[in-house]
Order: sequence, then structure tokens, then C-alpha cells
Amino acid sequence: MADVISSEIFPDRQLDGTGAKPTMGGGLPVIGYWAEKTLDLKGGLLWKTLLHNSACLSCAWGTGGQKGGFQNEDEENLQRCAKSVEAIASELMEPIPTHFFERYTISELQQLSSMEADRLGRLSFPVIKHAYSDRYERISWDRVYEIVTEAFQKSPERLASYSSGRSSNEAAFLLQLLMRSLGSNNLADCSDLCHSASTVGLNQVFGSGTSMVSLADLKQSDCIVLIGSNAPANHPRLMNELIQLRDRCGKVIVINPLIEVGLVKFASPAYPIKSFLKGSEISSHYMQPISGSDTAVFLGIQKALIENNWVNYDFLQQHAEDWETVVEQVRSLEWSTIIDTCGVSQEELEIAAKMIGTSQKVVFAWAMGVTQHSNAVDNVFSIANTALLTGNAGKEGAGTMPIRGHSNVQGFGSMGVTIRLKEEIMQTLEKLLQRSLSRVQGYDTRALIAASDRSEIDTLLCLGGNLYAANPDHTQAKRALGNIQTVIYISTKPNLGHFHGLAKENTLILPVFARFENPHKTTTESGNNFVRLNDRGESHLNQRQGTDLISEVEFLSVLADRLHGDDVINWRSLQDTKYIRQLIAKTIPDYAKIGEIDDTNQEFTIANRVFHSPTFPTRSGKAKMFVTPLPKLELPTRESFDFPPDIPAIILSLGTGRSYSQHNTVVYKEGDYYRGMPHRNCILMNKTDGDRAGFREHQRVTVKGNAGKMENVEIIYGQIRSGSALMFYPEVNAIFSAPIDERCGTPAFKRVPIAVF
Ligand SMILES: Nc1nc2c(c(=O)[nH]1)N[C@H]1C(S)=C(S)[C@@H](COP(=O)(O)OP(=O)(O)OC[C@H]3O[C@@H](n4cnc5c(=O)[nH]c(N)nc54)[C@H](O)[C@@H]3O)O[C@H]1N2
Ligand SMILES: Nc1nc2c(c(=O)[nH]1)N[C@H]1C(S)=C(S)[C@@H](COP(=O)(O)OP(=O)(O)OC[C@H]3O[C@@H](n4cnc5c(=O)[nH]c(N)nc54)[C@H](O)[C@@H]3O)O[C@H]1N2
Ligand code: SF4
Ligand SMILES: [Mo]
Repeated sequence: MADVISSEIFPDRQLDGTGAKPTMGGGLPVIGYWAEKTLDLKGGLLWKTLLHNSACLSCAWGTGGQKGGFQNEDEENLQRCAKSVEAIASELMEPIPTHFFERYTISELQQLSSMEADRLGRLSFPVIKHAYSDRYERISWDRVYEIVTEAFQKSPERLASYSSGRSSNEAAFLLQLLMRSLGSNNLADCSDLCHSASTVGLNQVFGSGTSMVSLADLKQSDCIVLIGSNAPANHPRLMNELIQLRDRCGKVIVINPLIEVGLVKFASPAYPIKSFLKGSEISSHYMQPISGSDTAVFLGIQKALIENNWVNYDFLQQHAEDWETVVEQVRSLEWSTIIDTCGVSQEELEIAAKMIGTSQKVVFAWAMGVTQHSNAVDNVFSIANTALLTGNAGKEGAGTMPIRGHSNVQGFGSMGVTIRLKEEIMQTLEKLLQRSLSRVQGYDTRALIAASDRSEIDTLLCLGGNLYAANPDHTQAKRALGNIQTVIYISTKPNLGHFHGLAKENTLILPVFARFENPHKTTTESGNNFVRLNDRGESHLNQRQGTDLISEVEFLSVLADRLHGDDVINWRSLQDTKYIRQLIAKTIPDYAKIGEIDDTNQEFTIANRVFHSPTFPTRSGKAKMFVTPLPKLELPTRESFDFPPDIPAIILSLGTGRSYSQHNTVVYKEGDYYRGMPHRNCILMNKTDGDRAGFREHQRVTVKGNAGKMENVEIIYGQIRSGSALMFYPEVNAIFSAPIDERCGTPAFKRVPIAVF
């Protein structure tokens, strides 16, 4: 069946990639991609979209906005990267033909891969799948509103939303206002699977959960510690900052179990002469710890800082609390314990400590290698402790910098789409809505799946994203979603969730405009706390017959109006996003400037996020330090995986993440050129591990997790720490369930025990 639908829809189904291993990141393949996309038939539309005044769709670096598409907030040019083109090209696809859903059954659509689902085209009319039917069918918006309004007439604890960080601040604000006004705090969000540990950890230490470093700060630093980030693929414009830092003789310390070739050397098209031809050196010092041991790495660095007197005790005394217990813990740890836990030598840790301790302005930047662990919050504490021990917080050019994921994921948090809403905002919302709001603890993403699995959710509204495929254990995710009466997917493109994450009664897919197509202005917030203004736009889909899309804001405001009718809020008027911005200015701390943005067109940095002096928004004004226990990293024994005893096998710790050409659960291209992985069914491992188990490179093996297995997986050898391996999500999410760090709810996607045989 898979072959039938695939060959019908994708006659040219083929794999790309040669398996060759490049020696640097960026470079010619990037330019080749630009050329391919901008010169093809859609090139004109693509350029128009690139030049549209709106923030890039892809990552939270926040390129674009009012600066004409190609500038960053410091007005530097040529800052748009190939990932941006990839994301736009996907949204510029033609609409899915009107009769498509009549033609294919769900079981046929379930055979599609992530890439094939995305390539079907843009969603452009609402569809519904009833329990009694085996396919989606077209439905009118009137009927949509009737069904959805009825589905929301349930007890508030049984209503939930999930959201992904591509929608606007205005849609996000409206979503949480609607949910809370109905009495539900079940505002699960993709950040629960992502940087939640950073938000939770940094809030406890500094009283503020976002980056304290602006782009201008980054440009002043003389040392960057980059932890668990594959920036060449996922935040490519950060690479320009690293290149510039090395040019001014600064140091880049990389901490990553895998040598990402682009973190060693990167050829940036933004610097055609100095970088693009030969490549620029990136890492000054590359440490490859055992996966999941970052806290131990930082404890080792802290020990070397203390022993060599590189600690700024004056700073600690004046600006930090509980630093004595942290110093005491570090002193009491034996070097051998630290080294055994992280697998990095004392000498390497001392080199890193010397670079940090003798630099003037150090930025600590991190991504998923830090946050997707069962001790994720400790990882964040250990980084913050290191920054504080050296006085690198609360001054220009230095500080802690979580590198955010989705282009507006941080805006969602600011707008109150979180289960940890600050009481201060709750009270302001109560004033706005003139009613008291529920304080019942809401479900985050994993708790939502668990609650659905217990049949405790009736209605789920998904504002973007792919709840099914983004979660570990697809069997559970499917079962859980299948217990919900009504699931409403508000989406731009079809994805695996639409075909596998089906509700018990009604599943609706509602098509919406992408950011650059909305008939109104919107805003987004970058990971560097910069608010972008996105102009009105037009969709190419409007000119196609039979299409019927709306904006997210229109859908949410009409739904709210239907649910609430005449109310203290004139919900319908919120279709004009200017009014939503007025409400945001009134209710969201430090967002006052958004109230003027319609008149001034002035994008802005959110107040009180970037710290240039060491007074922090904690009760005492000081940063609070936390002792960080060493992680426990034992892997299960061979016997705990149920497979025949006499065959060669090895137990590894699997890090799951993105290939070069995918955006989260959406795959754009099969292979990962930079890691030498020609297709998605590969496992990257160290040759010594392969030799130990009697494997050869390119051999096909089975990979087993605690919830399933993948077969026919090709072994690729690479420069990954022995004992660790890498595979791509969303496919690999089928085979494991992951423990979470209870403090932030994030699954341990980066340390999944597997047996390979
Ligand atoms: N092109 C593109 N851009 C994106 C995305 C995308 O999918 N595609 N996704 C967006 C989103 S939502 C996010 S969250 C970010 C994700 O951006 P990243 O966090 O860069 O992405 P990941 O692929 O999850 O992998 C991060 C790195 O962590 C390393 N790692 C694994 N385990 C460990 C560990 O135990 N310790 C350390 N120190 N490192 C480890 C891996 O080797 C890898 O290099 O990117 C955003 N930008
Ligand atoms: N194993 C493993 N699993 C992971 C991770 C990992 O590293 N390893 N990473 C986790 C992380 S960091 C994240 S953030 C999650 C990502 O999880 P999600 O955010 O849930 O997933 P995405 O793949 O980003 O969602 C893509 C879909 O969003 C919709 N979309 C795109 N643009 C818009 C828009 O403007 N509006 C609307 N309404 N819809 C839109 C499209 O329909 C598209 O198919 O995955 C997590 N899962
Ligand atoms: S770095 Fe991120 S925000 Fe900037 S252009 Fe590339 S994908 Fe877009
Ligand atoms: Mo993310």
C-alpha cells in the first residue's frame, strides 16, 4: 500500500546524499540550495517572501521583520540563511487538490513518511474525519464553528490546548485568554519538550527565564561556551557571530558528545572572501563528554576555576546567594569522580576553565543537548553557577543565553501560554476579564498525553505543531489522542499527526495563513528578546480555485465570541490585531511598547530581560545558586532488552535530534550531508563500539528501545563519543518512552538507552 500511494503521489521518490563526509559546515551546498530554490519556477514568489517585512519562520534567531527580511536587529545585512528558504519554500507549495481527501483513506495516508506528508502541499480548506468514516471530508466553516463550539462546552479540566511556536504573539495571547476564560489552565506547548528546563532553571537563579544576552552583547564577548547545540544546522546565523568572535581573537569552547563538523570549521556565505572559500575555524577547544554528563563537565570546570583562583569572590559576595554551598560541594568532589562521570580528562577541563577564567566577557549558550535530559534543570543550574563563579552575569558582553528553537516559541511563553504563569500576570488577567481564574494546575505536554491516555480530556485544540510525532512513544501518543472526543488541528501543512493522531469522534484540520500571508499585522519575539513586527501579506493560495483559509486570530476570536457572546471583552473586535496588542501592552510585563508599535513601527527589545548590571529580578536582587548533584548515567544491562542471547549486540545511549534538512517533525530532505548519513534510517556510532560488537560500517541492524524497535538501520561511523549514538526524530520516537525531569516536564530525548543487534 505504501508503495502504491507513494508512487502515485511521488513518482520521483528517491534518496539523496552520497554518504561522503565533508570537512566543514556551510559552504557550497548552502549556496547550491539557494540557487536551486530561488531560480526555479517559484523563485519570484520566494524572493518576494524573503523580502517581505516579517520575521523568518524557522528558528528563534529572529532575522527579518521590519528590517526588510535580510537584516538582524543590529542592521547587519545578508543574515538570511538557507534554513529560512527551506521553511518558506515549504509554505509556498501549491494547495492540496480539492478531491485529494476523498480519494485516499486514512490507512493509505498513514503509510506516508513525514516528508511525503509535507509534500502533499498546503492545506487550504477545512476537513473533518468522523469516527464512522475512513477518510477526511471537506466541511464548511459554519459547520466547523458549530462542532468546535459544542466541543468546548465541557468541564474546563477536560479542555486542553497544545501549541507550537510558529504562530504570532497575538494568536498566542488570544489562545491563553480563551482557555483561561473558560477555566482551563491546560496550555501545553512545544516548549515543554524543548527549553522548559532553561526557563525553569533561569527563573530560579536570576528571576528571569530568558536570555540575558542581547545580540549587541554577543558581539562584545571574548569567549563563548556552546553547549549541546548544532548551530550550523539549527541557528546558522549564530555561526556569523562565532566567526566574528574568532576574528577578534576570542575563544569558542564547544561541549558536545558529537563532533559537528560545522562547529570545527564553517564556511559562511555572509563573508564571501574571508570565510566562504576556505572556511573559518570555529572551536578553540572541543570537549566530547559522555552524553548526559554536562553537569559533571561544569563541576569539573568549576573545580579547576576554584583551584586556580579564577573565581570572582567579590562578585559572589555582593551578587549571589548560597554560593558557599556550591563552592563547598565542588571542593568536596574528587577529580576522579568527576572525570569518571563525564569522561573528559582533567587537563581538558582545566583548559576550558582557563579560557573561561581568564576571559573578560563570557557568554554561555546552549540548546537541546542540555535541556533534553532527566537532570536538565541541574544542567542549567551548573551552567549558571559557572557564569556566576566567574562574574559573567549582569554585565555587558556576558551572561547566560538559551538558544531558543521555534521562531516565536519565546513569545508564546511571554504571552502566558504556559502552565507556570506568574501570579502577577494571573491577577492582571483577572482584572481584564473581571472574574477570578482557576488555579488548578494545568497539564504540560507530557501530562496532557498522560491525562488523555487516562481518558481525562474531551477536547483538544492544537495551534500548529505535531503533538503526535513530537512526543516519545508513538504507540502511547496515538492511543492517548484516540481517547479524546474532538481534536482540532489548526495547521498550514499536513503532517504525521493529522493521519495518526485521530480523535475518538471528530478530528478537524483547519487551514490557516502562514506568518507572511496574514491579512493583519502580527508580532513575534526572538530568543534574544527582540520583538519583531510582521507586516500584512497576501497568500498565493487566495488566487487558487476552491481554497478557503483564514487567519489563526480570526478563528480564535470568532470561537471566543461564539463561546462567550457579550462579555467584558469584545472578542470579535480582537480580529483586529491592534486591539490584541493593546491588551498585551496592558497585561504582559515589560511589553508596554507593543501598544505603540502600530503607530511607530518600532521593533524593540523587551525591558528588564537583558542584564547589564548584576541586580537581578529576584526577591533579594541577588542571583541564587543551587548545588548540582552528579548525574547517574548507568545504562540498562543487555538482559533487560528482550532479544536472543547469542547474537552480537551493544547497549548505547542514543541522542535523538534533527538532521540537517528537517524542521522538527517535518523532513525536507532524506539525508544529512554534514554527518555523512545518506538517509534517515541510519544510526551514527563510534567505530570502537561497532568493533566491540562485531559490526561493520553500513551493516544493517535492529535498534531496540523500551517501546519498540527499528529494523534495517544502517550503521554509519562518525566522530561521536564512544557509548553514544545519534538517530533522527520523529521516526525514532516510535521506539522509546522517556523519563522526564519532573521540575520542567522535558523528556530525556538525548539519552535513550538502546540495544543494537
Ligand atoms: N533547520 C532547523 N532549525 C531549527 C530546528 C530544526 O528542526 N531545523 N528546530 C528548532 C527547534 S524547535 C529547536 S529546539 C532548535 C534545536 O537546535 P539544537 O539543540 O541544536 O538541535 P538538536 O538536533 O536537538 O541537537 C543539539 C545538539 O546536542 C548534542 N547533544 C546530544 N546529547 C548531548 C549531551 O548530552 N550533551 C551535550 N552537551 N550535547 C549533546 C547533539 O550532538 C547535537 O549537536 O533548533 C531550532 N531550529
Ligand atoms: N526525539 C526527539 N523528539 C523531539 C525533539 C528531539 O530533539 N528529539 N525535540 C522536541 C522539540 S525541541 C520540539 S520544539 C518539538 C516540536 O514539536 P512541534 O512544534 O509540535 O512540531 P513541528 O514539527 O514544529 O510542527 C510542524 C507543523 O506545524 C504546522 N505549522 C507550521 N507553521 C504554522 C503556522 O504558522 N501556524 C500554524 N497553526 N501551524 C503551523 C505545520 O502544519 C507543520 O506540519 O519536538 C520535540 N520532539
Ligand atoms: S538564523 Fe534562524 S532566524 Fe536567521 S535566517 Fe536562519 S533560520 Fe531564519
Ligand atoms: Mo524546540
